[in-house]
Amino acid sequence: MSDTANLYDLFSNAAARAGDKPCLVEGSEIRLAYADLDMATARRARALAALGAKPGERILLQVEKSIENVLLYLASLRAGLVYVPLNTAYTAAELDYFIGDAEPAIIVCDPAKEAAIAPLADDAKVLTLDADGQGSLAALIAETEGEDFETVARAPDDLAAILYTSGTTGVSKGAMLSHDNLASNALVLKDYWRWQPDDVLIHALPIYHLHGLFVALHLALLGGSTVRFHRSFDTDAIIADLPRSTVLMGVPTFYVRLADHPELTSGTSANMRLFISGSAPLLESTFADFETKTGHRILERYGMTEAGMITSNPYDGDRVPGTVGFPLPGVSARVCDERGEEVERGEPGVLEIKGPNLFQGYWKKPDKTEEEMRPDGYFVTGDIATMDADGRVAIVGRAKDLIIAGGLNIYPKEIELALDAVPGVFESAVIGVPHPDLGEAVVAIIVREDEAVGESAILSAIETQLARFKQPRRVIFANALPRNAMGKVQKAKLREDHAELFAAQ
Ligand code: MCA
Ligand code: AMP
Repeated sequence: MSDTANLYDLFSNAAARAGDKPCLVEGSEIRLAYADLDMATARRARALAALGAKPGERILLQVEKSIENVLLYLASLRAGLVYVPLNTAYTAAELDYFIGDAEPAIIVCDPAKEAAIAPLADDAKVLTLDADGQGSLAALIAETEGEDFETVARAPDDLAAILYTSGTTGVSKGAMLSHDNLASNALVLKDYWRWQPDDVLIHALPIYHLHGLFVALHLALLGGSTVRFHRSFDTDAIIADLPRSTVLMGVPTFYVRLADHPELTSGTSANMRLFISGSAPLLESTFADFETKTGHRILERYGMTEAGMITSNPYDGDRVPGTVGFPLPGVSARVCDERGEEVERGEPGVLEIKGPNLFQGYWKKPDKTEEEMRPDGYFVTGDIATMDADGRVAIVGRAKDLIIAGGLNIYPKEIELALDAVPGVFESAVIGVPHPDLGEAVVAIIVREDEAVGESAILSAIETQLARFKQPRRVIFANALPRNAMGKVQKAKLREDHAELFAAQ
């Protein structure tokens, strides 16, 4: 059914053009050819429909990255379900919130987590899928008869996915993304980054966040390109793939680690057309180091879960380090003061944006959506930016209290709430401190009311509540937190005081 707005139809059309070309390749094994994409996703969509899940209902997943996981995502689109992927690092306590909020009809988890998740599932059906694509869901698919499926018709604004993003208040919000949000962004990027019919993409990002799931996967599928599928980021494995690939998308940590590898040279990267970085600021030193070693100028772009890709350095024009380029075609961007008045070009202010990529709001939180929208439909990103006379944007800071470590967003408030609840802790302030590998690392400054409570007791108290990547890498005890005249903790001062904490690593 090609006259609806179901995003899957774009991929199906591209697959028809790609024919026998490999779609998903793992190591030396072709795991799926484009010619088999429709059949493979149809079988899985039939299985999901047979479970009784209806279009518009949510399918929530916390599974390891696998080919089966990719197929399940595509099958969910075909079945008209709303796909809700979750970071595999989330604890049962965190999952409890997401399940309660998303109210899924189907939950898919690793078999090892089934016992912990089943009691949280309410009315949802719980199925399992492991890293090798085995589990009760795989068994169900194997039993499902028939190899065709009529892709469910979707209107442009119908939801394709809900992606959770934490908030400054410590409560996660589900960003509702429609079929048209995702399709329009992918189509624009395909042109902007000059996607080529013979491109081969190295895919080493997780597929529970927008970068790996949408930006990377959608572009490859839309282009009928071969995906060299990596279950995790391993520097040696990426270097080995460079000579048979053309595009890599990664977070800055990928490029820091690659640039440190002795085999990253202009020779090993000669077949590569494009290195793209995003999700966190790429240091100018990493950009320069990478260019010296490979001759490639990394293309940095900027985006958000709520809006997909927003700005990008140009493909042909100058890729300027320290900037994120220009608003993508169709995206309007302006830099404003706190009242929403545009500031002079070149002056810093909060970046506000509008376009077909902008989400449908936060799931079940219309008040939160309203808080971040201007009356004329612009979304307040919370990023501090400058825009020069030509429209080139640089992200120069954050108005929101956010840490980005290894491309993963961490909201200090959530960690502070957990720390403050630990017996013996009086109060805490969580900050991001420059880290050579992760960009920023989480550090907690803690004021105790009971000095007998040490670092390990505090960290083990929050272990089961917060995903590992959110847990502080260092704890520093203080007698008091620095505050301004209004009583607000001076995080900028704390960040300055501890800026060198990881410098020697
Ligand atoms: C792993 N650990 C981390 C992180 N990743 N700690 C802080 N920040 C992280 N990002 C911890 C683990 O819990 C573990 O702790 C230790 O570090 C080593 O774990 P390991 O799995 O070996 O780490 P890794 O494989 O080396 O992973 C680092 C990574 C990975 C490759 C940078 O985190 C990654 O793939 N990040 C990409 C995230 C991403 O997709 N972001 C895009 C979001 P311990 O040893 O103590 O147990 S989408 C987005 O931001 C927007 C929309 C956009 O613009 O794209
Ligand atoms: P997320 O919450 O995962 O959607 O992450 C979105 C945030 O990541 C943005 O609001 C920015 O703060 C940050 N971000 C993404 N790309 C870049 C970039 N190229 N430079 C600086 N910050 C970025």
